[in-house]
Amino acid sequence: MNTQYGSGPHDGSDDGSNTDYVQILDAGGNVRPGAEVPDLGDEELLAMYEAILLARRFDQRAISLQRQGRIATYAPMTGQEGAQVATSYALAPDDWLFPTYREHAAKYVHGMSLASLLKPLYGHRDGYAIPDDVNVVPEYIPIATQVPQAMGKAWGDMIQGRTDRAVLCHFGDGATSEGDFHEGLNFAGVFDVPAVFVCNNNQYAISTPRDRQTASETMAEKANAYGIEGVRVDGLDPLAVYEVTRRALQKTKNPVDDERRPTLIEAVQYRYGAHTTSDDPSVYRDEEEAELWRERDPVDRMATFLESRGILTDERAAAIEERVNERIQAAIDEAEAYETEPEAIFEHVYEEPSERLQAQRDELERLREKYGDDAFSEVLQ
Ligand SMILES: Cc1ncc(C[n+]2csc(CCOP(=O)(O)OP(=O)(O)O)c2C)c(N)n1
Repeated sequence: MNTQYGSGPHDGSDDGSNTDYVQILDAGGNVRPGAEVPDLGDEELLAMYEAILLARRFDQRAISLQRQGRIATYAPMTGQEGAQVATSYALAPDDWLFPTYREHAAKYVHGMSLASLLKPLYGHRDGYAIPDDVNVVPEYIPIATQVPQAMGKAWGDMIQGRTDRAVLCHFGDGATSEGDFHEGLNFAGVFDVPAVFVCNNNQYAISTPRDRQTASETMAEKANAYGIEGVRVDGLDPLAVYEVTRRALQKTKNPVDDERRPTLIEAVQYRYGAHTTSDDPSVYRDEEEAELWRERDPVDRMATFLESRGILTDERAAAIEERVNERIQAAIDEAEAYETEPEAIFEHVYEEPSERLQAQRDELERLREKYGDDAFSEVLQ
């Protein structure tokens, strides 16, 4: 396992797994002795912090919107924002991102607007389409299906000579038990496709804990079976995640000795909250466990690191907080003001509607003629 750039103890965790992983900031946000801080300017580091804080505030607002019945089921990312932001920070604009339903911040940092993240949650199909100018595919809900598809995208690019860009594919610890995970990584290793696979090991697949997911000591060591490098990183340390991802991407695009190779990254982290807003974690885990992980919080660690370098001052922190909240509010306003015609639900599935679909569409038209904009509430009664 590659831990050469500052490995640290897996302190505070009780998941019983291997304790070696890459860490640059210790739990308190101090640079570990001997560890090298990534080559990022002050403004870039501040921007990274702002994106992590924005992710945290976005999560809080989204949960509250769901509780008010304004948006649909939401998958929170608190505790995982550092890894999401840092992996996307390492991407070049041309690289492709394959996210799950939880990677809101990863999508945002790679170029999607906050409003477009919210629109599907408000029931609009916009936001599920691939944007014209942002290389993010729609989020995957069937677990691990994105792994072979991301591999295929990278392989296709390679065949077409697009060796200047890579694919980064996210998935959770639960996804590693799916056949798709094995097929995708096996193929990636054999054909050396330009892809980086990021396992966001947040310790749970809904209620299934990590130690019931696999008998392997780590997720990273699964890479050995596919003949690729596996790197285990502290997923609550944004600097370490950034550096590990940057190196893995470099290995796909500008390989040393022309040896292009995929990588499996295991970002060890914790889902502080519920699996989704439909889940209640108190029935399957102890709140004390979460407290241990919160001591290594990515927002606090980045703040301490930036403060110690004089980059983050009280004034700047207050301005960032204000800006973040304004941007989230503007995105909510935009998503709430957005209107779609009900007929849109029949579009974009088939080129020609099936008989049954056409009959349903005709029925909607009839109801719309009769009841106007109240057609849906009439149907639901
Ligand atoms: C193929 C498939 N099986 C089952 C489910 C139901 N399901 C939704 S989320 C989830 C847990 C996934 O856990 P993990 O991969 O660790 O990701 P996390 O949600 O923790 O980010 C399951 C089993 C699904 N969406 N797809």
